[in-house]
Amino acid sequence: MTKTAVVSGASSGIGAATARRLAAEGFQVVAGARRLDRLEKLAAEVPGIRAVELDVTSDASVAALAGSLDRCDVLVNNAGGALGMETVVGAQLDDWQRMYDTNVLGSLRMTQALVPKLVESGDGVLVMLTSTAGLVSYEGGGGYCAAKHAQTAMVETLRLELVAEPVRVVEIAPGMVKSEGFAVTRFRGDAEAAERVYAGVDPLTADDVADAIAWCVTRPSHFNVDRLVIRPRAQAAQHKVHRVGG
Ligand code: 8X3
Repeated sequence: MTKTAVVSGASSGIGAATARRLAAEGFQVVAGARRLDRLEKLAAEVPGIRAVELDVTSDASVAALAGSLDRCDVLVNNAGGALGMETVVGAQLDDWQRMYDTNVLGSLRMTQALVPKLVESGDGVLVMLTSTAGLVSYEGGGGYCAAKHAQTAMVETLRLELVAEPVRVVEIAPGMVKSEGFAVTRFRGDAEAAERVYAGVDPLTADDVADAIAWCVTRPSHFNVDRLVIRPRAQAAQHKVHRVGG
């Protein structure tokens, strides 16, 4: 019996790397994202990946994905991201709204739609991609930190509420990851500003995070990883980053 894994935000970065890695682990992977053209390339390249257009901010889109599944053994709530580096006082309400809609309500929609199938599988795993920004706050990160803290609260609550069900609830909280698009989106397309985030650091990669996810979801059924915090060696804490030559 082939197990099915659903990955949101799978058209690039951590989502795409996770889709590839779970396919290599033998899962039938349903890769969802808004950018279907990119997903179709991924699916054409990697056997075991099915591309599905998915907008986690749309009830209809999430329902269509859920309705297309025979089963779901693993759900990776990865879709989301950061917008802007303004202070709380200087922030745009619209950015906060979009970050909450994608990271928090998007994960909520996917969770509500797919937990019944995770339960039915008899050994389901729900993975929530949070961030170290879900554990500590930092200047310029108010809206993103607020959204990630909300996801952390959601995943902690879910683990309590699902304790009697055959579903593991795992949180992956990465620190500095250099992944396609994340910092560029945050800096509104300013590639130089995005590059400065990683200056003099050997950051984690999307593949590193996919490796952590694959490890968590392939543990035996009784083994739950509550929260895995992963950072590059050079990032001892959110503000403590050792930059070579910096
Ligand atoms: C991304 C990590 O440090 O930019 O989730 O908040 S950080």
